[in-house]
Amino acid sequence: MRRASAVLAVAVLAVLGLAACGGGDNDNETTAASTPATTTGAAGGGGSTVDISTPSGSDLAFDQKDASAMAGNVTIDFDNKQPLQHDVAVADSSGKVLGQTDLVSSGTSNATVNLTAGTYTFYCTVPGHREAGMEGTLTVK
Ligand SMILES: [Cu+2]
Repeated sequence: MRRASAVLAVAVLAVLGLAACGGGDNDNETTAASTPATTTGAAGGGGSTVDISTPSGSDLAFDQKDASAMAGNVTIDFDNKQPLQHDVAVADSSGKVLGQTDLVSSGTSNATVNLTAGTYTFYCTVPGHREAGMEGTLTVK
């Protein structure tokens, strides 16, 4: 079992390393590496990942209107295909922002947020973008 965990940890780090290439943000790797794999059991120790992307072109929208994740560490993997800067913020039902990715244009960025079960909102924080439709619902179970 120890060997399997080590292999898994290496695989998770490799994936995070690839994902981090665009953003150059090392904070997320540190967080993931220090998360004990044993506490989350069946989840595999890496928490869950939510993919959020923008359509190519210039529509102020995300490809996803709804997303879901498991309670625990939730990594938002954001792929902005547009030359316009966007980000993804996650807020609770009171509107409090719990975490957000870096602003990126034509690139990727990610952020890890620890979430309990409930309904959250994700949106772009660039002024006017949320109002134009860059928002969705994140359901955590
Ligand atoms: Cu935006």
